Amino acid sequence: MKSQLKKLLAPKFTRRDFVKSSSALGGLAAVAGSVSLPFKSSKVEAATTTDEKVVWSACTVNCGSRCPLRMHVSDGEIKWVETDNTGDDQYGNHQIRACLRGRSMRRRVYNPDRLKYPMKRVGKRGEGKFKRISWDEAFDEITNNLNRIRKDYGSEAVYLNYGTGTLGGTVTKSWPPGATLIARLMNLSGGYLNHYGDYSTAQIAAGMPYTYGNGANNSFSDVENTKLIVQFGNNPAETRMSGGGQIHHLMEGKARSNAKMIVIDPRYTDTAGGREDQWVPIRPGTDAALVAGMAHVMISENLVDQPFLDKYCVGYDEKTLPASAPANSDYKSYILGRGEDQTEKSPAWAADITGIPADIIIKLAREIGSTKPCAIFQGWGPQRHANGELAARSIAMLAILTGNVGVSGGGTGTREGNQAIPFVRFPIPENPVKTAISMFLWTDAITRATEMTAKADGVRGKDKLDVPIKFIWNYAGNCLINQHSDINRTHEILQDDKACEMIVVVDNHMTSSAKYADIVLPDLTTSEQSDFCMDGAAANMPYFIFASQAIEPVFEARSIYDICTELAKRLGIEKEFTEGRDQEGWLRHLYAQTRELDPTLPSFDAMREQGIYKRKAEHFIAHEDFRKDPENNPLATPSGKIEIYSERLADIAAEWELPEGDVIHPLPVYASTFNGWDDPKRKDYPLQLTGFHYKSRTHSTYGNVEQLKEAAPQQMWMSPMDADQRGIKNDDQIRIFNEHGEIHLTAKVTPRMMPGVVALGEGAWYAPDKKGVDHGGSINVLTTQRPSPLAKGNPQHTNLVDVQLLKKA
Ligand SMILES: Nc1nc2c(c(=O)[nH]1)N[C@H]1C(S)=C(S)[C@@H](COP(=O)(O)OP(=O)(O)OC[C@H]3O[C@@H](n4cnc5c(=O)[nH]c(N)nc54)[C@H](O)[C@@H]3O)O[C@H]1N2
Ligand SMILES: Nc1nc2c(c(=O)[nH]1)N[C@H]1C(S)=C(S)[C@@H](COP(=O)(O)OP(=O)(O)OC[C@H]3O[C@@H](n4cnc5c(=O)[nH]c(N)nc54)[C@H](O)[C@@H]3O)O[C@H]1N2
Ligand code: SF4
Ligand SMILES: [Mo]
Repeated sequence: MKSQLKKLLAPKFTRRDFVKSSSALGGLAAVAGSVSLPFKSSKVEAATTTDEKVVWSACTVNCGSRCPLRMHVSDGEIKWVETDNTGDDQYGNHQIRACLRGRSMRRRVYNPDRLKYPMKRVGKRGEGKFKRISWDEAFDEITNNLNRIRKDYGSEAVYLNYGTGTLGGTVTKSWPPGATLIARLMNLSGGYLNHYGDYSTAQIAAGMPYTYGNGANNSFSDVENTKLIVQFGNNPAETRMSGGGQIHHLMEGKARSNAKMIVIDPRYTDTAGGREDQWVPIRPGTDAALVAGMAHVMISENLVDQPFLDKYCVGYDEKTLPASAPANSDYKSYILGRGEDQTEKSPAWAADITGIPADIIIKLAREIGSTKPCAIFQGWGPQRHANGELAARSIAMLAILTGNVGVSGGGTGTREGNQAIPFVRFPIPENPVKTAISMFLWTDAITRATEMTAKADGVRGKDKLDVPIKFIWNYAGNCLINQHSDINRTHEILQDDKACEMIVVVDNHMTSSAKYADIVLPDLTTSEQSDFCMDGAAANMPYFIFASQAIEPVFEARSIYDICTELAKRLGIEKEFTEGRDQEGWLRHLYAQTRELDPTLPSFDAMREQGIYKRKAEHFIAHEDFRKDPENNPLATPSGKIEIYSERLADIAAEWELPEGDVIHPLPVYASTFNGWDDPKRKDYPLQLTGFHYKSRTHSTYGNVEQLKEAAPQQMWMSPMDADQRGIKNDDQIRIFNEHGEIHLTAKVTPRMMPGVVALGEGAWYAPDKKGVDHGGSINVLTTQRPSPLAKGNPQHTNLVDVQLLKKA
């Protein structure tokens, strides 16, 4: 068995091949231009033992899971990769098995794209022309520019860009930026411009606190107590894939309750994949209308939980409407057409907007309204839209109207809950700079910073920004280009090196973002260092991993701890930064503190030996205390109750300056948006394009592993109806385009896609030709930098495009 497995996973190419493919000017050598590269790391060559050892490591990328990897190392090289072998197949004692991405880790470690030396840009930003420099030169260059920029503009001109490439680490943790070693370094030496929000959850995270005080929901494991599961735009089969991931808990829970599952998504997802009882395709950006249509049925047919609404909620009807609210501004009046817009939100009204037939809306409403308990979940697909704050709050309304909040088998209608073992993280001193922008508006903070205000652009901590971003740290992120919206606009902005003057990228690979760096620093992968890894989305079996160093650093790569220590020396804060510890010293220190919190945890050395520590937990029931005793356990909203009508949002709506068409509303209403299904632009761009997170990659990470690209190719999903209209067949070459840019790719023609909507997995590597046409299928060539109204977040699933046939397959 073992030898068979070994054969299956055995490397298809040896290190020699890797060396050969690099020297054939693949990967880095091609972009490195003028550098001549010796291809072997002397350190790796020096390690020549023939005995195989097995080392616990981990996959720490941002896929929402986190997996242990067991590296089989001989001759100083990872030869094959295995995963968790602790526990068994029994649910609750199960193995945290890695997905194919993690199992291909050695193809990422030994990838021809691997950054080998510090480099300095010699061409224009984005051209990928660099020259090799020494580490000392790199450190001096960075420190001199940082000091100069801070002197000229202040620390507010220094920005830490979003990056989640290694958010699962402790020393290596890349997200949130404010919890990284770079933040520690910057805060000890003057600070930096903060950001709030994230590309994952901007709109839901901004919206839900107004309703519930936070975004909590029951854990997936608790679906073992439900009768009906409703998933809005939630696809854990791709987005929480591992054996420890949420999909496992969902499936095991569902098997125990035998509950029916309804999937509401414009795509027939892998989570549906034969396990669903009903797929309801919906037009992107219209969930709020579907909910309003269902609410109409529930109210008309007495399916709402009136005692729950009276006791626990504010603003369902006039009885609980706050005194400050105008007459008829309650939710019931909105639904029945007695509110401001005088429009009844009938199933027929909702059908027009959502593309879901009215009779299906009625049946759904009756089923959800009469099956108790009912577990309603939303992924982050519905909220990554121009009206995403309203969509997220609306979906939660279904759980509220039906009184499912705070009970086992029910839930709040937000994303499924996670549980974790408390762990002490790296201490980050306070940032002396208090100003913050939305993480999505960093490009604006380069081009029009001093025009950006609190009321128009969501600047926090100050009424307006005083200085533009002049220095960017980009650690373990590809959001400089690939993952940020409107790549062509970003390219234009970054081209001007008088605007943002200095960009430092710390990564493993020559990504599209790295090509825009002034200085690129080669970081170690998880395999080349030791770290504690955690924060995987676990339901009732939280865990953490001790990843040990499996191999020596390749080429000249250095750890982020080492990099920051060297910079700290030059900034005169080495002692403050290191506190006299090295990386191992910090791991021991943080773990000792963690064990003070919980003395039952294994010792440091035992953890190193055993690799993974798992714990059994109860199902998590969100707001259970509040449900039992709302007086003594109020929610974190101003009223302590569920705020269907939010006075705070009413104030914001009155005060903020919003562009034409943007809606912030005290109620969770439906609002049509820019680039939506009813935007007049649809004349030119008739198809709605939505994104999704794809099993082939974790965003862009693993996107350069050939085997994964073959297993799950990057194609644009399109319904047979839309394809027929354009003479497109499966695998034909197509062009996808709008006012932002153009992609050439092949089509996947499939009934799994709703007509009128096309979809592209996000994260494919941007590969522009000389005319700027992308041949990689990177969706951000087609997305906009216009933010959503409340969160000022990324509406990256709200797009309009057209598609044409280019070439038959
Ligand atoms: N259109 C569209 N765009 C999107 C999304 C979408 O749905 N649609 N999703 C958004 C979301 S939710 C997110 S979270 C962001 C994610 O955006 P990013 O956080 O930029 O995620 P990745 O593309 O995975 O980039 C991670 C980077 O970290 C690097 N990396 C991996 N491991 C290491 C390491 O050990 N050390 C270092 N130094 N680097 C490492 C990888 O090489 C890669 O360049 O994308 C957002 N962009
Ligand atoms: N394999 C893999 N796993 C990942 C990631 C990855 O890149 N690859 N990324 C990780 C990260 S950082 C994040 S933030 C999460 C992302 O997790 P999510 O944001 O939940 O994932 P998405 O695929 O963007 O969206 C989920 C589903 O919503 C659907 N959808 C889009 N628009 C709408 C809409 O308007 N209404 C409805 N009802 N459905 C809609 C999409 O078709 C998709 O199937 O995934 C994590 N897991
Ligand atoms: S990508 Fe996610 S699911 Fe796959 S191995 Fe890595 S952590 Fe696990
Ligand atoms: Mo994300």
